Amino acid sequence: MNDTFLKACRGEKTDYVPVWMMRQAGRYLPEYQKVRGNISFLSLCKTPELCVEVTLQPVTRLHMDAAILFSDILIPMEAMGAGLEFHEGRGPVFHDTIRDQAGLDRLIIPDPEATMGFVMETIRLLRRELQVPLIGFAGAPFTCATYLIEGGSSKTFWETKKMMFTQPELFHGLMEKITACTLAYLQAQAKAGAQVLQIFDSWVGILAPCDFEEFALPYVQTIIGGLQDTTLPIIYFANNGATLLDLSIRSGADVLGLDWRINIRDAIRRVGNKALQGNLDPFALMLPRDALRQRIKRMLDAATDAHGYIFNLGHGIHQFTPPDQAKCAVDAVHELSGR
Ligand code: 1CP
Repeated sequence: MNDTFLKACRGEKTDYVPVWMMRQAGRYLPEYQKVRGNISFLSLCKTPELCVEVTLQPVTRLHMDAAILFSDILIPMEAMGAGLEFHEGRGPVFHDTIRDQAGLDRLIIPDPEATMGFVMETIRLLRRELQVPLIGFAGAPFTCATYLIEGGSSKTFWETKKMMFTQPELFHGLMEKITACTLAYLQAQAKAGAQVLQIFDSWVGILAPCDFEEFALPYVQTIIGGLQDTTLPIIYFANNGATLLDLSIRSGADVLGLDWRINIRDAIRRVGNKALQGNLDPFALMLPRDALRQRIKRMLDAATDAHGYIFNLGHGIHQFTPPDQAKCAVDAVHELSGR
């Protein structure tokens, strides 16, 4: 068992810098496309044998130091009773948006094993196969709430902020319900065998620091606090969160994820004894190979003072990235950091 990634999460010394890539299983891999050719995305998420197969694909092809469970952050929102569909090219759609008390009352706090047993089954199957640690995950309450309120992806987040500012009690009520669901869901993943848990806060970067502190951070703290007895390392990734980094320290996470909009040296200075994960611009994978290696070398040099460092992209890998470019980056991290 290769435990380099686990050690880095705990801030322990490692022989080399471990690497994985957010959204590493997905459409940029032809072997993923092949599996997806015959089945809808939601059906794929609910078929453990296929989830195992696509989880393993990037680990095998690219030699990643960690695997991430194949699922989606919106699966537990569906289990709460919000009807979810994925439309090709348009992404997720919730038909019944949550914008009033009646909508909120209709949401349930589901039993994770009873409603999302396929996720826990995927975890149990993966643990038999994997030689690297398995990351379980969930969306952070704020990011999940945006999908329920907007009815899908959004550019302006008008409805979300409108609810926050004009119906704060309703907004907090929704956040409380999502938090209870997410905590139980992550506890179930831990029980099934997940070895690290990552919380994805993809859209929280739209908030002013004061609103992050009031409307989003307390719920992340509740989840991480509630996971303490699992003793698993927790990663909190606030996308577009450079301006929220000082507050994110208070999340209680062991590892903070960084996007690419911050210099990693600045981040190290600011976070003290937390481990860091990131922060290559996903589009930098398109650099010519020599330039890509040079950029990775600079990042590794800058990160030597971190209290634990995991190489990753600053956000998910883009669907048109050539897999060979991703492989070149993984190999460079391993070679240049002394593996
Ligand atoms: O067409 C397809 O095959 C579906 C594409 C796809 C995939 C591969 C979606 C739809 N989700 C996923 C898997 C997924 N999603 C993983 C599995 C692990 C992996 O790929 O390695 C993970 C961790 C996620 C997490 C996720 N889903 C996030 C958080 C991370 C991030 O990228 O910010 C978010 C925001 C989603 C929502 C989502 N899922 C899928 C789409 C198209 C979207 C919408 C994104 C948006 O609103 O712009």
